[in-house]
Parts: sequence; C-alpha cells; structure tokens
Amino acid sequence: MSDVIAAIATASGEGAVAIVKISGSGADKVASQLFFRENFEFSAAEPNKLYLGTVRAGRVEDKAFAVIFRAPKSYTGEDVVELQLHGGRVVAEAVLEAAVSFGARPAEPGEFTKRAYLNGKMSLSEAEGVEAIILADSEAEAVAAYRALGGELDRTIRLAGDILVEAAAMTDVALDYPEEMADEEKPQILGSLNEVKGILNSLIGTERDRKLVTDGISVVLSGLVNAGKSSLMNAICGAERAIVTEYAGTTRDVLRERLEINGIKVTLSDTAGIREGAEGAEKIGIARAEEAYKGADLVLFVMDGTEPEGEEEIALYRKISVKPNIRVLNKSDESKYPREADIIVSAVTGENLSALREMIAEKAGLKKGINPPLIRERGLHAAITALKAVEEAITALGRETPDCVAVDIKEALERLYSITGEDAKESVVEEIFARFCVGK
Ligand SMILES: Nc1nc2c(ncn2[C@@H]2O[C@H](COP(=O)(O)OP(=O)(O)OP(=O)(O)O)[C@@H](O)[C@H]2O)c(=O)[nH]1
Ligand SMILES: [Mg+2]
Repeated sequence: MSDVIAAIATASGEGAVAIVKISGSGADKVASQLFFRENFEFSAAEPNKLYLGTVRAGRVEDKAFAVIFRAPKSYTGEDVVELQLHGGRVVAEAVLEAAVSFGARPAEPGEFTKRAYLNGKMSLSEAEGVEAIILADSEAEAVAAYRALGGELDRTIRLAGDILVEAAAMTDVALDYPEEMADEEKPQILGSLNEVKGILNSLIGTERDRKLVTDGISVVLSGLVNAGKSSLMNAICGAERAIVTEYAGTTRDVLRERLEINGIKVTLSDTAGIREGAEGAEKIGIARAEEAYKGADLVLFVMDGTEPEGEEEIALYRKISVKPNIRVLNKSDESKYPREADIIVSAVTGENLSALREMIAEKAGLKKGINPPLIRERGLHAAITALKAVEEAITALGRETPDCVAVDIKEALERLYSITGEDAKESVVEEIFARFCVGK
C-alpha cells in the first residue's frame, strides 16, 4: 500500500484560492486533524461533496472547503482529500507542513499523476497529455494536448497493436506448419503488416503538425526598403515595436516578436529592407535580413503599392520564391501601381490584416480544425522504431522463416505499447513524471 502524499496543487503567489491535495490510503486520517466542522467526520463524509469548515495548522486558521474522493473514484485512484483555502503562500504552506507532521509525505513532482498511471486511471500517453496541457502556451497546443489526454492516441496505438497481435498469432500457426505458410497465411500477414505500416506512417506524418503546435513557426517580413515591413510588424503585433520612418533603410537589426496568430505560436521577424549599394551598418543589416528569410518557415514578401514594380523587386522575389511565401502588396490606401500579389493590405488602415492572419495560419499548414493528438518526443521515437520493425517483418516475410517474422512483430509490439505504457520500463516512467510540477 502506498504512503500518503501531500502537495500544494495551485501556483505560488497571490490568488483567490489555494488547494492542498492529500492522496493515499489514510488521506482522510491526515485531513481530519486539519479540517474541522461541527458534526463532521471524514469517515462518514459523502464523497465528491464540498464541506465548508475551518482548517487549523499550528497558529494559522482559515475558512476552507474540504472534499473527499474515495478510491478508486479519484484522480489518483486512491483516497484523495482536497482542501480549498484562501490563496497566497502562508496558509497553504502551513497546511502542507501540518499535513506532513500528521504523517503525509511531501509529494514529488508529478507523483499524483504517476499514481494515476500506476493505478490504471490513465495511460502514459494520457499522462503526457496532462503535462502538455499544463505547459501549453498556445490554443492549438492545448487542443492537441487535450486530444492525447482524452485517449485518442491510445485508441490508435491499440488498434495497430490488435492487428499486430493477430498477425503474430497467424505467424505462430505457421511456426507449427512452416510448409503451409506460403499459401495460406502469408498474404493475410502481409495485409495486416501493411495496415499497421499505414497507421504508423500517418501517426509519424503528423510530426510536422505536432512540431508546429509545440514549437510554432518562424515568419519573416522581407522586401525592398520602405515597403512598409516595420509598419506591418507593428500592425500585426498590435504594438509599436519597430521604428517606422519615411526614409529608406530605417530597419537594421532583425527584430523578433513572439505572438499567437489564430492559435498558432509565431515568431515574427522584421528585417532590413534589401537594396543595392548599401554601406556600413545597413549592409550588415541586409546580410542579416537575407539570413533571416533563408531560415524562415514562411516569408511575407512585402511590396510597396505606391511604387512601380521594378527589376530589383522582381529579382528579389525570384530568390525568395523558393521558400513558402505570401506576396503582400501594402499601402492599399494609396496604391497606384497594382501588380500580382496574394493579398492586398494596408498597414496604416488595417485593411485585410485579419485575412492576412488567416493566410499565415493556412500557409503554415495548420488549417483550422486539423489538430492531431499530441505525441511527445518519446512516443514519436517509439513509433518510428515500431515502424522500422514492421518494415523488417515485411521483408522477412518474403525471404526468411516464420520465426524471424515473429521476432520482428514482437519487437514492433513492444515499441508500440511503450507509447501508452502498457509495458513501459520503470526507468521511462520515472523520467516522465519527474518532469511534472509538484502537486499534479
Ligand atoms: N499610406 C501608407 N503608408 C504606409 C503604409 N505602410 C507603411 N507606410 C509608410 O511607408 C513608409 C515606410 O514604412 P516602414 O514601415 O518604415 O517601411 P520598411 O519596409 O520597414 O522600411 P525599411 O525598414 O527602411 O526597409 C513610412 O512613411 C510609413 O508610414 C500603408 O499601408 N499605407
Ligand atoms: Mg523597417
């Protein structure tokens, strides 16, 4: 039986409410020395119901709510008591300290979720979804994390696993009657292996989207001098970040700003306008600008609609067009020289800027609605090794004896189940939960 653990579950600092969680068999005994209410005993308390009372921890007292969740119907699968106190550091810390003096142990980072996993309340990939939702700092990331947390990844893995188990069973039959494998089982086994290969390929294929979700994309404003890049930077950020003047060659350094565009994390960079014959600091700025657009995921090629399209602009676009890009014709409010563009905007009036935001999100490849469940680095690596094993099984099926095929299928299965943790090694489990914050 596991010991009783306790932790402050809420973030430190001032806040309306602070929560102390106590989990384990005997959590109610610890809590009963902290929380008091007339005619109330935890042993007789109705689960999942809030009781208003008083907490006493040494000299500190507070009005508080207490709730008890009875095993196995709790987050950890054990008896859990939560004490909802007034926010701030002092009361919560006093209550935690008192809980420890009454026999609880301070929880390690992620220990509540680790217990939930060990007690079969959630899989490893769901637990990683919990971690990801806490760490999420964009809407898209939170949505993807919730899908992992909701078990979507588990269902995919289980489906692939079931097909592999069936293929392994067929290989087993062939082990007893090797001469029959060629005619009867082979095409079936091959069909199953190809099916799993397809599932894994699409899972790994979502990696780009996953990286978009977690890392965000880098978008660089580029173009000739005075096109209005800095003005667009400010308009998109909604703040006066970059210096704007009517003089050509204003921006020198690369100016980066992190923001969220339609739920996607974006690092937007303003760069020096590119022109021939620049000297000194401007020349260095242009070299940095070129470096920046070369490394971008998406380039916004900004053109000045009040100037005619010249050779210099055409030549620059030719260089930039090898990158994913959007041709933005700026200054629509005063535009005199229309030309081919993907979108016509005005940094000054704000015309079409929300359409530009949509276009950035779409070009980034993350259309609204497409949001694969989050698969953390560990899971992705396992999926790639599982795929390799499946491919080896397919090759072995054509050339080798059934026992070689069976070995490869077993390897694939082990890798797959390591994603959900059905057969995860202890060390992996330790490593995952150590990354969590205390109290989760
Ligand atoms: N009418 C109008 N003027 C604009 C618009 N956008 C920018 N400008 C003007 O164009 C001039 C240059 O704007 P910047 O934003 O500094 O242009 P830039 O591309 O960053 O210029 P460099 O940093 O020198 O390469 C300024 O006088 C702006 O006020 C627009 O949408 N409409
Ligand atoms: Mg500028």
